[in-house]
Amino acid sequence: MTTHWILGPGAIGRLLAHSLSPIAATTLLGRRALPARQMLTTPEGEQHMLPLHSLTIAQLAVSRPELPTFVHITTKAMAAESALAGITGCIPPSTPLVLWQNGFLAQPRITQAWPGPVLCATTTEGAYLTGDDGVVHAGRGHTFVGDLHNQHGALAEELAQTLTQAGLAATKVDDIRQRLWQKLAVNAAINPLVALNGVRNGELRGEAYAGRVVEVVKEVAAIMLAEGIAPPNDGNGEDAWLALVWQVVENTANNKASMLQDVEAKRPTERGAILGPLIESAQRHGLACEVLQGLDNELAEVEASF
Ligand code: KPL
Repeated sequence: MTTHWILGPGAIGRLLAHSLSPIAATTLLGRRALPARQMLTTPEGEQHMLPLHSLTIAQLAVSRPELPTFVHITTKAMAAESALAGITGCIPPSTPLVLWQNGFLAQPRITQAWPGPVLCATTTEGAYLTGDDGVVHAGRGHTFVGDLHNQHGALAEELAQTLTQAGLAATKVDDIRQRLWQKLAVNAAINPLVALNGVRNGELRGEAYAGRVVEVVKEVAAIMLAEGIAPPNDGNGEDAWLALVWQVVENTANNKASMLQDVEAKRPTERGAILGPLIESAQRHGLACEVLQGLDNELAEVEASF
């Protein structure tokens, strides 16, 4: 039986814990203690109240549970490195990590700094929390797993099989960097605009915002080209990126995007992990990024007002 520690008991962390618990020894780690019994609502609407093993970071240091086969980091992008730093004294440096963050900030930094294998996961599983003791698995998706330098294919395959067995369909891939940047491109076109304007994703299709989406995608498409990230669906540059963004807007029209949820809750957003790598790349390649920089500045002002 494999042993999984899940660092960050947000929606994806708790969904992972619920899914893995029946087939693997699983421990959910966070700063705060959680109720021992946790409710999972399935996409079909079934409710399961299950005991989940959870520990605070402070308890971990003294209780020393069995060492993990994998440590999943499921915090927000900006918190991943400090969360890892909080447990490094409790695990061997050879422990495989699995990074579930949005954007492209934590992944290259932790891959470079951590001596052991670092896998990255990108998922379209939909989940949200309903409080300290509940998570709703809102929609089934797919998870792709790989590492940035394609050095740990067998480990990625083992993890993909475990996740699939746990009911979270997953595939090992050799192009996780491409997939992370593709998701980042879509997030950059949707998240800042909806967060700054307090609207659901679908409203971006309206006259008030559609032109701004096109402006963002123009800059993003040029940056993707410079980064060697293939346009989606074997398409052509800007048009293909725009088509993907409109498709995601359509599919998630009723969603309150994660960045809007952060702004509403007065939490720091993931702008540093989504807009940050794009702006850094544009500057490195001498490309225009006034629109992206403008969005980042506006979000920084909003965050400063919290
Ligand atoms: O991933 C998303 C998010 O909310 O972060 C999008 C694609 C914008 C859907 O809401």
